[in-house]
Order: sequence, then structure tokens, then C-alpha cells
Amino acid sequence: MVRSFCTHEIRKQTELDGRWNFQPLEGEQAGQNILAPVPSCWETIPGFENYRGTALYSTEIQASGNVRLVFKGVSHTADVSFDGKEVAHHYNAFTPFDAIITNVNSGTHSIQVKVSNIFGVDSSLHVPNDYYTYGGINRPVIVENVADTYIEHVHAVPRKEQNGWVLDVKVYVKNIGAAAHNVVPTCTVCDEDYTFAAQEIPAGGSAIFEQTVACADARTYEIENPVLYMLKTVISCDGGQPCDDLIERIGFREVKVDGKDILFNGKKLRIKGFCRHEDHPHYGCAIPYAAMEYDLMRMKDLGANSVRTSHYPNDELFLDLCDEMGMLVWEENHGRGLTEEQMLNPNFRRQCEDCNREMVMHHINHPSIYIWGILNECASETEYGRSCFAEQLDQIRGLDSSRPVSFASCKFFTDITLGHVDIVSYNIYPSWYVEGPVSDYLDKLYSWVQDSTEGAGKPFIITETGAGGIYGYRNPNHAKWSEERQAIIVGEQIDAVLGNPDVSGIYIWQYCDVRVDEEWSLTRPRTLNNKGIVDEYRRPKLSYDTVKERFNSYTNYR
Ligand code: ADA
Repeated sequence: MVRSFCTHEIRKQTELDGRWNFQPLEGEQAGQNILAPVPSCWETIPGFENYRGTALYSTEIQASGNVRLVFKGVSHTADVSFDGKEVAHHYNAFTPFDAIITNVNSGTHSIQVKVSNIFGVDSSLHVPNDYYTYGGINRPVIVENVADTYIEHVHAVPRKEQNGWVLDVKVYVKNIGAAAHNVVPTCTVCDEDYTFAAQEIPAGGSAIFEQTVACADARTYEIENPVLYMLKTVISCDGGQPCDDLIERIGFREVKVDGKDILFNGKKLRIKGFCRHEDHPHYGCAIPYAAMEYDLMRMKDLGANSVRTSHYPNDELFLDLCDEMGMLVWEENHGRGLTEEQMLNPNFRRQCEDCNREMVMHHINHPSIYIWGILNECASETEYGRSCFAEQLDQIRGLDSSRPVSFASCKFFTDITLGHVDIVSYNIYPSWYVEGPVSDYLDKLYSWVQDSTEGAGKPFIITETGAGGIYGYRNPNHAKWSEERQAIIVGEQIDAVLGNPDVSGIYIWQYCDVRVDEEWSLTRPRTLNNKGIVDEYRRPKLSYDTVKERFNSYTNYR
């Protein structure tokens, strides 16, 4: 299942899920030929639980005409060949990419994907980390049949005007044919059709069509009532019948920052959220639909109104479900805890630039996404670090000016980058990594931001707080790592953060326990990050009820 709704009625799409040939290229297993599921992580294949290396995936398809292969996520580097010819190269597990092959003869064709999850200088963002970098084709693959002109994206940004809602619509069209075409898009939303001015697109060229359309009476998308609308776009070429389409789903809502408040449809938002990794012992990061829905239902049960996609863009199906459930999303680019030295990797800026662009261009229409975050806990305390943050925040604002931007900092009393964000966000662990009481620590940090930084006067949120608790470890002394101790600390943290009128919200670190890379195992019992409110199998710990009771005692607005 790629999306939770149908995205094409004209364009033919087939999901290439199923068994592909899988051939590891390194180590003792090299040369084996196995049938492996796609999408999945190769760590879930018996014998490959710890495989770090490269592997070849291959399959065959029946195709003709213009073929578009869409990969929603390959971890972490993919080299794609079609009939033996290289057609795409992509780095990053967490963003989609495509390959176009024109004028394919009718018949059987081969697809081969060389996949690597190796760490090293070529990979600036996937580094040994406090979560696991899996290997494989982790998200769906789709084969599409496209016309010579096809719709690449449709972006629709809602705005509230005096007379009601309007939508700024942009239709991105590509011409992969050998001749120029005269293209006319028409979009349908709220039962009205809107035709765009025609444009001539040269062979091999592309065009953006823009129009603002009125949807004055559209119902507002609210957390409590997440009303969604379909936006159907078709294009016709040279006066003919529609040759391609794209159906998007949108919600009419506005996010603004006003002084120290985050306004959602004009109301002062109170975030009650969880950070969540895509991780499960049975599936690795390739979480299937029902398990995604399970996580979201659990978070709802816990009283949450938001999820932070720490520390990378998420599977789009998960975002679809968030849209449907009114679960607000902090979507984050890929990057966790990189030092200045790591940010100086020659690939870093380009790989971030790609990730930011792919994240925003593909996910901009999701009404649940209320903020873009970047570079969790990276070097925002250094001049070079600051320049990278500034560059990336500007890039994102240039792609989408309708949402605030931020990053989660851990540079206590040293951050020099807070002038560049719309919302100041901190990850704090008082009573776990540093001494409590939590409220004293929070007050001290908040005062420093106000008195000594360019973050003064901006909204302030806690993007992480939490404590370790090993499922099933009960201890009469409430020792560290016991479920009791975790529940006590998390309760204290929520009280201090949500009880503070200067703070707009909290994200608990984290929803579930997750596997970490081996390099982290000495500080991570069980080679897991054990700060989940549920364990890796989603079994509730004692802290579950603590969080549930507290989150449910606060409303969504302040
Ligand atoms: C950081 C980081 C998380 C996780 C957490 C922890 O704040 O952002 O990814 O590592 O700490 O558990 O220590």
C-alpha cells in the first residue's frame, strides 16, 4: 500500500511489491541468490540480521512506452539499472526518487537496484547513530506508464482571506517527448473546475502553471475535525483529451507565529507529542500499514496531538494517516547529532540540499505537517554550523513559505543560531542526563534564551525530554532504568513543561524503544534506545499511564 487514497485515474500505476531476487555482494553470503520481500529491510531475512554492505535486487516487469519507476525509499544508496543500463543514482533512505525510461518496446524488461547501507565518507547523513541504518528497498516501488507530458507535482497552499479560503496552486509538468507540446492543466477542487493558461513546453523541457483559486466556503481542517478535500488535476496536450492526471489531498488550515505563540487557525497551539522512529523488531524501518496505524492509534490513546518524525522524512503513507487523524507533524530532514567535523564532510551540504528539496516537494500538501525541522542536535554552536543552518532554513523557506521552520538544539547556553528560526526548540533531559529539578533547569534555559540570544521573543518548545526504562525491569529502589524511575521522571518533565505558560509544547523522547547501531551499544542496554513509552514490541511501560493521564488533562490550545 503506497498511499491511503487513489492518486491517479488516468495514469496507469502498478506497485512492484512482492519477491525480488536478492544477492548480497560481500562477506560469507556473497553470491547467494535469495528471494526477498520488497518493500522490507534485509535485516529481517534470516542470516542477514547484521548485514552491512551492498546487495543487488532484481525483478522483471512487462512494460511499453514511457516507463517511470518510482522508489519511495531505498536505504541508503541506490543505483538503478533498466535492461542493464544505469537510469538513476540516489542517496538517502528517507526520500523518494524516480527514473524515466522513454519509448520502451513492448515486452519483458529487467530492473536491477544495487543497494548499499555502508558508512563512510560518501555518506554524510547516514552515520553510526542512536538509531539503526537498515539496508534494502524499504518503501514501495511503483512502475508507471506516462505520456510524453506528465504531471510531476501539484502543490496547493491554502490561505485565509477576508472572504474565506483560497488556494495557491502550482502544477509542475514535464515534457519527455521529442516534440514541443501545448499543455493546459485543469484542476477540480470543492466541486469547481479551474483551467490554467496554456503553455508551450519544448521537448525535454518543463513548466510550472500557477493560479490562485477561491474555495471560500471550504471547511477548516482542525485537529479535532480533520476535514480533507481532494484536488484533482488533469492535463491535456495540443487540444486533445486529458493525457495525465494527479490527485492530491489537502486541508484548509493556517499555521502562523505570533510573538511567543504558534497559531493554528488563529488559536494558540499546545503541542503534546511524541518523537517516533520508523523501527520495529519484525520489520526494521519498513513499517507496514497496519503497524503504522497501530502506532498512531496508541499515540492518540495517550492523548497526543503531534508526532515528530525524528530524525528524517517519513513514509508518505504515515503522513496520509496523520492527515486523516488530525495528528500534527513536525517533519524533519535527515541529520542527527552531527559535529562540525561531520558537517564538513564534502558531501554534507549537497546531500542535505537534496533531502530538503525532496522532502518539501513531495510532502508540502499534507495539512498535518505544521512545521519543517532540520538537523537535530547538529553544530549550531559554531560559525560554520550556523552558516549551514542558515543556508538550509533559507532553502526550505524558499520552497514553502507557509510553515514555520526550526531545529531541535542541544547546545545549552552556547547556541548561536537561534536568530534563524521561527520557533526555538530544545531537547532537554533533566533528571536523566543532568540533575533536576526539571522546572529549575527549564527556567534557567528559557531565561538564557530570552536574555542572551536572538531566540528571544519567539515561541519555545521542548522537542525532546524523557528517560530510560527497560520493559519489565521493576525495582523497589526505583533505580535508573527501572520502569518506575522512568514513569517518575517523565511525569515530572511533563508537569514542568506543560505547566509553564512560556512553553508552547512538548515532545516525549520517545514513542517506542528502537534498535541502535552497534557503535552505540555501550551506553544503550540491549543495543536499544530504551526511552520508549512502549517497548520495541509496543508493550506499554508504567510510564504509559503517566503520560496518558497528563496529556489528556491538557487541551489542544492554550
Ligand atoms: C538526543 C537525540 C535523540 C536521542 C536522545 C537520547 O537528544 O536527539 O536522537 O539520541 O538524545 O536518547 O539520548
